[in-house]
Amino acid sequence: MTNSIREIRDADFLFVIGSNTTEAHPVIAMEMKRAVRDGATLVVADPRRIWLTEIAEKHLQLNPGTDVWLLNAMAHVIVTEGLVDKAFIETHTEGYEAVAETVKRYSPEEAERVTGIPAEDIRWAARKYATTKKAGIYYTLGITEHSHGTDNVYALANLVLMTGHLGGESMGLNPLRGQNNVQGANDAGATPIYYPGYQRVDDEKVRAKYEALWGVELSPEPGWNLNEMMKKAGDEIRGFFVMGEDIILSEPNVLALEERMNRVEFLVLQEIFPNETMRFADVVLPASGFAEKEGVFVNSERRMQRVRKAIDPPKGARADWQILLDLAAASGASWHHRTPADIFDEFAQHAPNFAGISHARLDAQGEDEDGYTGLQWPCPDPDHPGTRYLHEGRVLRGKGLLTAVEYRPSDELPDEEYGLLLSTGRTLYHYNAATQTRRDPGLDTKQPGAFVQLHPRDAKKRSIRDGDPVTITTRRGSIDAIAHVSRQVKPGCIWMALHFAEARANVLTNDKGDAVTGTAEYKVCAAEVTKASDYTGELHEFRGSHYQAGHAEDAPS
Ligand SMILES: Nc1nc2c(c(=O)[nH]1)N[C@H]1C(S)=C(S)[C@@H](COP(=O)(O)OP(=O)(O)OC[C@H]3O[C@@H](n4cnc5c(=O)[nH]c(N)nc54)[C@H](O)[C@@H]3O)O[C@H]1N2
Ligand SMILES: Nc1nc2c(c(=O)[nH]1)N[C@H]1C(S)=C(S)[C@@H](COP(=O)(O)OP(=O)(O)OC[C@H]3O[C@@H](n4cnc5c(=O)[nH]c(N)nc54)[C@H](O)[C@@H]3O)O[C@H]1N2
Ligand SMILES: [Mo]
Repeated sequence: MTNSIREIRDADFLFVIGSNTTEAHPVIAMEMKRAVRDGATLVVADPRRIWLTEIAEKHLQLNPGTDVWLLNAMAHVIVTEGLVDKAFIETHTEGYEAVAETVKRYSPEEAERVTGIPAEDIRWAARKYATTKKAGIYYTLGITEHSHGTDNVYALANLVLMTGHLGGESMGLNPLRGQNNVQGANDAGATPIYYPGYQRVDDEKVRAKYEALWGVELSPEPGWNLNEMMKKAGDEIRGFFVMGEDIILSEPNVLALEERMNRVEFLVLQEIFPNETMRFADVVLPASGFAEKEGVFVNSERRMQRVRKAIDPPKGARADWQILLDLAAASGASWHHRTPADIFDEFAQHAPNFAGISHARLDAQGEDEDGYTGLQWPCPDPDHPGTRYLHEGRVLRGKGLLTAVEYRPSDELPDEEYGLLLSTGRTLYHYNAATQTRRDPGLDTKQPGAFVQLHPRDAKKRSIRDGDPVTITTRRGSIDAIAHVSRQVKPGCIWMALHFAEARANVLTNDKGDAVTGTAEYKVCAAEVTKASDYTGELHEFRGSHYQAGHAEDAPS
């Protein structure tokens, strides 16, 4: 996030695109609701009706995968109506001319044809965004989980840069992070292209620094991303160390992946619960959960926070870092670290953006005036107070780069054989692989099993009624679930949650990845639904467990 969570309440315009914030980020959604209550304008761009669309001024209900059309058309309006911030463009950006030229071809009328959003609504949203100073954009997987996810993000950045909505409170571009400490994992260099603190692996000076520090030779080549790794499993990759990930549930086109995993020679799983991936494991190392260990987590707003052990782990389970240190020792390395503080301080000290943050400083850090603890990076030296929002006075890159993007359709769209568009995601009641949430009876009552949402019109055509067991099929496989006939989805679209091991949505999904990041196209593929002939699963009902469009009382307060 370029901004902080506490700045959301003071925004005057919120553009939420591809984020089901109420279910996936309830705390952030509270701040959005607070802003709306205080008069802010909320615009939601999402193919589905979600809780936030109930309080939005406008719901731009676009066809899945058509965001580039919507965003380029908004840019078209901003450019042609002279609503750009000329001074900001001049001083702080590069690449504007090419974008202005490209978006000329993206008229709101043509955009209406592709996205399904009325041209006047696109105009209205563009004008309102451009002319409101405190305007923030919030996005998540509806933007990124596409074969053209990077294009979507560029198109959003173009809007921000051409209007100069950056470098101030409540204005900026805010991707909301997913898992606990996924920001911290990235910050720490758990990516194929960076050492800690976003120092590139192909930067000669950086590599020399870490070679000296760690006493080993390091490769100058970036590594493989997750999508590439999954495709190389069983061939170029013969062994896996899987730590805190249920790849056999959460990776796309998972039946094909299972075949490749059968050829993997050795798989270690470091886990807190049994999961699907355990079926392929040769060794399981029992780890402890978040409340059972000391350390630092980093949240979505770049805030590093001390986390203190609250309870003991079960017998035999140990903190992830302890297991890793023991493995290093058993492999003949002599790492000097003895505590989480040793590890954190090495990580922070050698990364310029974190160098002012030490474990001891975080330990001593009391609450600030709003009750927050911890420090937000960049924080380059020990006297630096941390950074609430990025790009103040100067864009961090030097010049903010606008990038012209053209619309590219999703990899697989509905056709004669597979007449529906399947999208997948998450719900309030379960958490990703659901190893943690499905063992809680309350959550299980709320949402006991797999379901597929389909529009009444599509259900009728197929003689499917609410509650019927159905089979969902794509080119990659099929699974059974309970039909949930709902106007939450558009006609022609169906939607499933990824959470259920007995009906894995990822048997169905397409593993085509984004060209830059490798992120898979979880949000769009072609599918068909039929009545299940021999359903063996449980017949469960929706006990008010899911949002029904028009029933705002279902919404969590
Ligand atoms: N309760 C709960 N909370 C979670 C999680 C969980 O499993 N359960 N998981 C966490 C993780 S790891 C993550 S990454 C986040 C994800 O958080 P989100 O990204 O908010 O979650 P999703 O349900 O994947 O989908 C986001 C929204 O994108 C919309 N969408 C789908 N296709 C498109 C499209 O083409 N364009 C646009 N504009 N929108 C589209 C969907 O309708 C949905 O409303 O949530 C985190 N929080
Ligand atoms: N169809 C579809 N698939 C998707 C997505 C989608 O939108 N649609 N979203 C994708 C996204 S954004 C994400 S992030 C992934 C998430 O997918 P995963 O990362 O596979 O799922 P999680 O449930 O977040 O966690 C994985 C494992 O971590 C374990 N774990 C929890 N805490 C700890 C710990 O402290 N230490 C250790 N060692 N293990 C721990 C849990 O028991 C669980 O087995 O799914 C992706 N897959
Ligand atoms: Mo995620």
